[in-house]
Amino acid sequence: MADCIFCKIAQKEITSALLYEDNGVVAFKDLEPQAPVHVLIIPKKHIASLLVACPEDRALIAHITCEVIPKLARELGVAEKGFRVVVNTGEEGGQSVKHLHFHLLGGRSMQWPPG
Ligand code: DGP
Repeated sequence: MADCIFCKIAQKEITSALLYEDNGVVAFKDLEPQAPVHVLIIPKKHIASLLVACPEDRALIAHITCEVIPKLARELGVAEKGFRVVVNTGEEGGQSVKHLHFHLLGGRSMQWPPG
């Protein structure tokens, strides 16, 4: 999508050091880290949010959550102690970038409830 910053990162129109890439997914460090480990995992395909993900996106989302995130958590050293995965969705959900993304946060104790 033309004006989407995460599409530009996925398509390498904007340089961002990628921590992971495959045919459908890229992962990179968050620009404004909220924890010692803060990585964004995104589908290359433009999906505006979890709300509009469609049945054909299921396999991609399962791949991200069941394979890519656990792999990154292990590689980044947060799997054993624990980590948090966040998908902000919509205005009150705190979503600022309208391209589905999974925050992987770790390296410190997380609080509940979140802010
Ligand atoms: P959210 O609020 O859930 O939409 O999170 C968007 C996150 O994306 C926010 O933590 C900051 C990050 N971000 C925004 N623009 C860029 C960018 O150009 N590069 C990187 N690495 N992160 C970005």
